[in-house]
Amino acid sequence: MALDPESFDILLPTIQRFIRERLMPAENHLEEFDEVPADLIEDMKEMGLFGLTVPEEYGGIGLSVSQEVLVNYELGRTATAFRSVFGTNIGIGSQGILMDGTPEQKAEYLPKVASGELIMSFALTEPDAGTDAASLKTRAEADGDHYVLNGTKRYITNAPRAGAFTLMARTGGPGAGGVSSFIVPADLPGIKLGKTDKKMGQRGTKTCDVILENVRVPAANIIGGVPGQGFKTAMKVLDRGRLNISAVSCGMASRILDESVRYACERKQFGKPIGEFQLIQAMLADSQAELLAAWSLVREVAARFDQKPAHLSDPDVSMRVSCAKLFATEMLGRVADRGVQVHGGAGYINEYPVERFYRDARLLRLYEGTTQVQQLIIGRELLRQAA
Ligand code: COS
Repeated sequence: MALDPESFDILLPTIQRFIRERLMPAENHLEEFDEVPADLIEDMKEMGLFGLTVPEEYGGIGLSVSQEVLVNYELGRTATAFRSVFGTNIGIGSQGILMDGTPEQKAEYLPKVASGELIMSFALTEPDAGTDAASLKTRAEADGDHYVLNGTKRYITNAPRAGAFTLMARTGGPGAGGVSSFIVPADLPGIKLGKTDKKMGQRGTKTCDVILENVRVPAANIIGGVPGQGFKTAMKVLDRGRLNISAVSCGMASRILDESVRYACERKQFGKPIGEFQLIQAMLADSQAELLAAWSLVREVAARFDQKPAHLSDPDVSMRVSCAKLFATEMLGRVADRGVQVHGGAGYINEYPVERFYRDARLLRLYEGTTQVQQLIIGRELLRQAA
């Protein structure tokens, strides 16, 4: 699946222009009011951003992973909250249906996801199951042709906006094999949302608890129709998501670097622009080299991702995705830190974009699998291949 190159060559500059002319000027609004302006959300719907990765047959644009990372690089250059509005729709919220859903589930949900009519959100994490996702406790008890769900999901991105959740719950015994993925409409009786989390950064993104009390979900809403496959669906979805986080990291690093170079040209000390001092140049140079290395890695892994069937996983590709997530997000952390350093005291002041990006960047090493989870996946796969 891919958008034809001619159409993509029109789409990408259109998105770049939208980011430059509409989103970047709204960054201060986002920071001050903690919300994405409604008119921008309407523009995003009109541009088709909610359906970027949904196949054309379901009303989307149908980007390949190689194309998607290019778009996410651009989106990384502005505040992450903008991407977050539709990011769960094209990413972890809907990909489970796309990869493993039945034809009926795809036909029912994907067109609404692509148009932005339905916001989907991904609900895996729980109070006691973060990194150890396979230990999740939310129960789904069979009751006729329904399941009854009880449990709490935590830090669920876009939950306050969601019309439905891709939600992992335990239908069977302990461990990964007892987990199923459900499509859970957000308006079912028994679903409550916790208060919106107050986060370190990424203002304008909305996360909260999703509490389920005796929520009756039709058995037909199990993704793929077969219980016990939900953990694998979640991991496949996260593989693609992690690669996109890597692309966002590169985009964000490039913005921080641009801001730092501009500041280094403008700010004068000892009678000349600070950019003329080699110690400043060294910081900029390290950031540029690391950014290019990360971006090359992301694009190379994306090309491999596109070579395998979309609904199947390949442990070697998953391992490479984890390399990209580990390297790109850690790179971003270093670039953000140097960006603040180049700005000196000004870098600690909220008026400068680097202060905001420094806080926003911190989450990328945590969500969709911490750096340590990526290390674990890489280490395990190397040993498996050796055996
Ligand atoms: N694609 C498809 N299947 C996968 C997979 C992948 N990428 N990764 C694992 N699986 C399968 C395994 O093959 C295994 O199947 P079998 O039982 O048939 O052999 C099953 O899933 C269980 O895998 P594993 O034994 O590796 O599970 P673990 O409990 O050891 O968990 C980690 C592995 C820690 C890597 C996993 O729980 C994880 O990624 N945790 C982080 C979760 C996360 O990213 N949370 C963020 C929430 S979303 S913001």
